[in-house]
Amino acid sequence: MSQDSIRSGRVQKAPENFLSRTGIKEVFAEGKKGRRDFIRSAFAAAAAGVAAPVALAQGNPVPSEGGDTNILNLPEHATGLGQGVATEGYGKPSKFEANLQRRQSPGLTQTTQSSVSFAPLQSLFGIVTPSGLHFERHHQGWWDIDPSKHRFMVNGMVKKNMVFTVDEIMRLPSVSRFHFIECGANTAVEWGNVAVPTVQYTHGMLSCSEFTGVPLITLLELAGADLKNGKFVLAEGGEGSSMTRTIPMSLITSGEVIVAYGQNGEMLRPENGYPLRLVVPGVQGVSWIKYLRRVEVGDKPYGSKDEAIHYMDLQPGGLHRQYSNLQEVKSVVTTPSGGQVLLDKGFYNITGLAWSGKGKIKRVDVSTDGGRNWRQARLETPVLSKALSRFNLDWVWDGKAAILQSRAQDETGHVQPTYQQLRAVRGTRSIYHNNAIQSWLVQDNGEVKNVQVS
Ligand SMILES: Nc1nc2c(c(=O)[nH]1)N[C@H]1C(S)=C(S)[C@@H](COP(=O)(O)O)O[C@H]1N2
Ligand SMILES: [Mo]
Repeated sequence: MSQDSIRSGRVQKAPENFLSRTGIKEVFAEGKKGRRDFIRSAFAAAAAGVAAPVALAQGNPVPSEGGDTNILNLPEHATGLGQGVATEGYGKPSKFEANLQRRQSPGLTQTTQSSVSFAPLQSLFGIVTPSGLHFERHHQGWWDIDPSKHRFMVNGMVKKNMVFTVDEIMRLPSVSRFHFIECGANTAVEWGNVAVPTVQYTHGMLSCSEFTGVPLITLLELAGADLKNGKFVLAEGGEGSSMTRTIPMSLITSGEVIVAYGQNGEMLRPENGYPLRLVVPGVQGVSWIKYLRRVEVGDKPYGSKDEAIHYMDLQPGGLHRQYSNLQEVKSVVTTPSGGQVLLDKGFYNITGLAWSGKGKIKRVDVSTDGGRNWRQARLETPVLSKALSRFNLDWVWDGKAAILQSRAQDETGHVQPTYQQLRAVRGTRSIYHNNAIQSWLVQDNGEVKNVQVS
């Protein structure tokens, strides 16, 4: 792995990749009291049960002899006048973050309208996906729909068909909730074998946002829906894909399903269904209908094209399992992960994401030796139901090959399976709903690779 490929951004940013490998060497050469030695000796001290080194404990800002003199330089920003208030247009990330973007997978045909872009999970923190990095899955391209012209209809087993404007929906009592959305085809290529290099491509059809909107049940009640005999609704998208999905009424009467207009504090992004989308917590992404234009109340599943051909699971015996709605418990280490490079041995925070369509994450265990030994990871708060949860684990890399894995358990007691366990039940020819434990091989040169261990 050359420095050029790191700089050109073909390698995914790892914890220490702001400095190049040469940069690291320079910092080392600056002397024993360099920044990185603080990290190393602090951990060694903690492991030995003694107090942290004096310099660290006192937060000593003065570099000792031979230390990092960069702190003494006065760069332009310390002496000049900064830029004016950023009132021009929509705020943008730092230009140094230009490599942070959604990407198409090298493992899939590159298409435009009927396509998918993956979220860069390796570079995200916490549990919220910035809206401009939310993964996209379009069956026939996206649209920027004029909200003043958009209409939403409730029909079927209702007293009165009702048509709402977006304004009318926004006048109704609203809720805001954090939920993950995962495409049922996330991690699909891994069914076959190791195919793609980074976590962006293995797990990036996954995002988590705070969604704001009106519970669908409110709109059904306004239309006088027959909630006794109406056991299902059909939700229909407004663009050319005519995406339609059956949603069980039980999810709606619980108040969980939302007709959302908000995402992370602002209106939905066009790519994600502006101005209205269905939020179906815990359920695979395909049911989260974008550009939502209609729900029809009915008494049986509709068996639409999007549920009779796609998004079902081919079982070992040759039968298909339809309506595998809930996304089962799953997790993945996002750093260190495939395509990243650890530039030196020493302390690392292993971090990742865990989620379950059945509720909250209860615990996550992490292995650094391919699943022989496990340590319980720290879950960051808040741990929310049907949302992403962030986990962390302290790790000192000894510079030898290591296999990193995470294994999540949800509050219903379900535990994420190994590939062996998953394939024993589901066979090898499936496409959707792969929630197996992911492995990353850290090689002794620091390069991290996607591997499968059984
Ligand atoms: N109208 C419409 N809704 C849709 C789709 C679509 O193509 N059109 N794709 C579905 C699929 S398969 C997924 S995984 C999610 C993706 O949502 P996102 O693009 O906001 O990530 O939207 C779902 N809703
Ligand atoms: Mo999807």
